[in-house]
Amino acid sequence: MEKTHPFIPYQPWKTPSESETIQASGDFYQFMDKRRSVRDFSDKPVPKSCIENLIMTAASAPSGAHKQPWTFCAVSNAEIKKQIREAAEKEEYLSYNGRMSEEWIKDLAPMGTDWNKPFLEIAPWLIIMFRKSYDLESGQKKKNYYVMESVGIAAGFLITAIHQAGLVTLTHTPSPMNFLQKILHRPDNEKPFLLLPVGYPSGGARVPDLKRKSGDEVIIYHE
Ligand code: IYR
Repeated sequence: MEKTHPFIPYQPWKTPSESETIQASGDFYQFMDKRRSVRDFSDKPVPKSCIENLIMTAASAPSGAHKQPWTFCAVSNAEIKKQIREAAEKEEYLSYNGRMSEEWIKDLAPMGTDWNKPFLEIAPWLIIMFRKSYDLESGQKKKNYYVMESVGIAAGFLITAIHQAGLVTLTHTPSPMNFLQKILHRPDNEKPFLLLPVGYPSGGARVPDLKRKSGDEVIIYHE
């Protein structure tokens, strides 16, 4: 098929040998395997330019038909963080006290979580990702595709960038989380997807003693 849209040459950023691919992928695996979801934050400030770099990394993710169906709200304002904490804890209290099944509460026990979310005020920044099921172009609805997949991949990029910067985060999903749309004044075509507090870990930060599945448990080769 003749291409009617312009293409440009792909510029590989490096041309590694076989052994270099093994080395680089192994190094990166070791580095990523050190990432943990952290809930104990320091209030030490993080510069806005750092947050901007992290978000632009996330926004470089692939997306359905390159529609980039996302908006990122970056909140450092103490009053807004307080409003978010209060609204999230209200929902979480109801979830932990009746909305979540007994099995769910039991599965969560090793994580040591409860309805209290102090990190929503202590972390210097909250990044809230919104998914856009459609865009509005001069009042016309323009459809987006594979929105969940696209924002999920962007979230992965964001978490990786946060880890690489030496900062910590966790994926917080208060449920339901429509309150974020209201507090942050987002339009109807934007629905909250994920809330990520970003900052330094507190001095004595602790994480649950979890083990990850082995290669044998997660990979099936067909060679
Ligand atoms: N959203 C709640 C509950 C929660 C659910 C899962 I699944 C987790 O892995 C962790 C927490 C909360 O943030 O506490």
